[in-house]
Amino acid sequence: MMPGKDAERRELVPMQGELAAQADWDYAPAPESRDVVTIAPEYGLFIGGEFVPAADGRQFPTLNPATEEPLAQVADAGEADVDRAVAAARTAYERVWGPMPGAERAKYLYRIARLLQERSREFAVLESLDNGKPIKESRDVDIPLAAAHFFYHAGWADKLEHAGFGPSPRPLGVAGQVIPWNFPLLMAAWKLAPALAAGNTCVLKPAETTPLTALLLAEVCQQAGLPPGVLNVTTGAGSTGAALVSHPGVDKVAFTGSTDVGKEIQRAVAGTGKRLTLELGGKAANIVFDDAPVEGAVEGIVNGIFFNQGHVCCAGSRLLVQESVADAVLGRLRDRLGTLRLGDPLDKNTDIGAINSREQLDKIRELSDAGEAEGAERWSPPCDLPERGYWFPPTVFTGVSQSHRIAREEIFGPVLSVLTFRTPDEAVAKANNTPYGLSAGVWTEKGSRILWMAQRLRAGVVWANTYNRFDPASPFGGYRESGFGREGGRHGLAAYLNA
Ligand code: TAP
Repeated sequence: MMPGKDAERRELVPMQGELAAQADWDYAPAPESRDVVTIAPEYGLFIGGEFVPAADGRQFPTLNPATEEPLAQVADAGEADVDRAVAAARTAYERVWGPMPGAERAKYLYRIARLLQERSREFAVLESLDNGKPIKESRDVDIPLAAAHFFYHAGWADKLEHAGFGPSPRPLGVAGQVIPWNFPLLMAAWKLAPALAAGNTCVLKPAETTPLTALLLAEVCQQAGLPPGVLNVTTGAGSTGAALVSHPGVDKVAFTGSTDVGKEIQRAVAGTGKRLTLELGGKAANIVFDDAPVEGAVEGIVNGIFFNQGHVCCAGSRLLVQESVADAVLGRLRDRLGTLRLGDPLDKNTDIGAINSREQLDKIRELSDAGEAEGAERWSPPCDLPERGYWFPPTVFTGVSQSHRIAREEIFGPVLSVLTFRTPDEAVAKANNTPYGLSAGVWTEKGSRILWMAQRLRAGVVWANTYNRFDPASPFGGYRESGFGREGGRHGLAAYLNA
């Protein structure tokens, strides 16, 4: 950007805050068209290349969390269906996908990636309807990144012999993959693209509240001519996931979700010889030093915790700010939060969408109430919540101590807990004072301090002067209670290979 433009922009930022605070004008609605996607009244399971009903005919509804309107009835897979899906995946693995040369597998992955791009508007609208996330995020983050994962891994499929995994790395077989609701299509892409590139076949279990984009992805796989059984989608609740991970025909289990369920899965697969990767929860520290440019740091704080309503495993949910600049940073943060627009996820101006489910809303409320009861001070910008649907305002807690539940437990919502520190050592000690170890952010103008912090922070990912940046080439994952294994990059492929 030209220097002149930059200066102009910096001047505009406070003006925008003041004007919004006066609230004497507002953005005109800019709704994305819902008509770009056709939602069927009912969806079957995707098994052996076809959409089929559950064996016992059971279904469950999926809702639009912004309105509570039912979107569709979806097949609820029981044990018999999981069994069918694993059998279809096994046949496809043995007869077609396992023996297929990598260069041929790559063609399918490229085709899927291109179809995701071609149908991106449809995917973005469907994701926002089923999940509640703002259309600008599904359009600009979820869908492009999902396509990027297929493109990236397509490039690996014919190069596995030369990637340092030994002379002839072999796929593992059938992968059982269970994903959460916060990035439904993107998490599916994170799981499927490396597994398929490496020559495995997959049975995917999407979250109960967000099954629709995984089913549209199944349709895209049909369109791409992916051989039947290479991808199977068994929609359902936690019991479907449990049946999948403990099925004896599954060779590899990949799970993203809560730490509690991750521990259950680890117990279920212990001693079975199945390979396992777990991507679990987090309680990341976003650390702002006194020499950080305030405007940039505030944008990073907002992105860190209010992106995707804070439904992000690596969210910067604990702000650690150096005491000498705490008032200045918090003052600027409050101004900035006053400009965020909460409401209709399909409106292109919306910054904060709906909470994904009633259950999640109750959890956010319960933990926020606990924060107040334990003595922290709660603040939200003035903001009208829609009457229907599941909504929670952006919320900041100050006066938080390390023993408070809001500083220790993952809230998985738009709630920021602010703590202060005086020295770099204190920042490290406070940042590491958590059972999790997924991510962290550091804001400072000193490169040497960034390196010093990165060596000491116990987190799988450390972002410097940025936050929530993802790339398929960059391995992502945690340790301690945030799980083990990596997704993305060469490291992510290793989890799907017998090397
Ligand atoms: P979970 O309740 O753990 O659900 C995740 C998935 O597991 C869902 O598909 C769920 O089905 C299924 N499931 C539930 N019980 C199961 C069981 N006993 N066996 C097998 N599968 C089971 O988590 P959530 O509330 O959906 O997601 C939020 C959590 O995911 C947060 O803790 C967050 O930090 C974590 N997360 C982590 C990452 C990474 S990369 N580390 C990324 C995103 C989210 P239902 O949907 O039907 O319950």
